Amino acid sequence: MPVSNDELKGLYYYLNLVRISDERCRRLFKQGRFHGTYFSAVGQEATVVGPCYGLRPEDTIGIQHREMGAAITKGMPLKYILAELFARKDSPDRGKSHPCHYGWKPLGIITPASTIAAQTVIATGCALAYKIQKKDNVAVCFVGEGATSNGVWHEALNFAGIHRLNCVFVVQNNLWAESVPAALGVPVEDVSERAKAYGFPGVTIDGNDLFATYETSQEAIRRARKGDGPTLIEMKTYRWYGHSEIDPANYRTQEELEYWKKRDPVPRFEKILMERGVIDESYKLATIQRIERELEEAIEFAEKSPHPEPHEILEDVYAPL
Ligand SMILES: Cc1ncc(C[n+]2csc(CCOP(=O)(O)OP(=O)(O)O)c2C)c(N)n1
Repeated sequence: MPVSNDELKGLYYYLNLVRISDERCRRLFKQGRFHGTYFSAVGQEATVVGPCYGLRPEDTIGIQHREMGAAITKGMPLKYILAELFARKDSPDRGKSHPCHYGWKPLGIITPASTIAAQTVIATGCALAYKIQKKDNVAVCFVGEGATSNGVWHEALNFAGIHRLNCVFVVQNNLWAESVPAALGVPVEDVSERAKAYGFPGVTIDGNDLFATYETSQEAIRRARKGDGPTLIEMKTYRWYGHSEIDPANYRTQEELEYWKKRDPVPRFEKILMERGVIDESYKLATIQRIERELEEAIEFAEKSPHPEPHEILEDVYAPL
């Protein structure tokens, strides 16, 4: 299905929103404005914007520590994302969890489970609920290639394959799981090969090409909504910075980093939109100014939000009977 100019502009906005927010959050952490650490996904933006753009509010996403951009593109208000990072009272978790556990119930954004891959099981359970309720909502699950060596990831895909659930499994293969290279975590060249074992299609695509990530995801989402079962999409990509902001990433070479920086998904998409006349320089400027404004408001909201009181630590931990 051809992508309309309005869709391209929407994708362009989110691609930039995710990039600019991510770089800003790195700076905020380095300035000591929030604590813990921060997991940047700069370089990987197209792997989340493509699958999440245009999802319905009632669809589910299951994300890991690095998928702030998925929550943003699904529509989670920036102010709540910042309040979560700052661990403040106005965060959806009321300031309880370590940074990077973005979750928001109204839009079906499952809070990352901390144990990597575990959110895949939860999202697959949501897809089972959709099937029982005869709904055509989808569950889109994100992991890195490292998480695909975790047992629960396989159990979820196996279960989704057997019951032909409305799932899209996205693997962001960024070549590294902390300091472990993909070759020491995954014994196949393409993680998408693993789909064969579970009886549904698997594809490998360029994760830095937003056209590819969007169109492939749209096709998989359509398939899932029709009841034709899951798809596994492996997106080859790269994270520019360390595993988190406290990791200098000394285990990789400068050449490798330079290779991937030349394949930056943001200018690559922008160049095509400019060439096609979908956007121009003044549109670009207005988009960036809008994003900067939105970010400032969100940061102000988070910084003005109070810290939780010590006694609140035991609230919302157990569901009332
Ligand atoms: C079950 C489990 N094992 C180990 C960890 C520690 N850990 C956190 S993130 C991470 C690497 C995950 O790599 P990958 O899934 O490729 O995602 P990426 O960080 O590259 O985005 C590890 C080992 C964890 N959180 N949970």
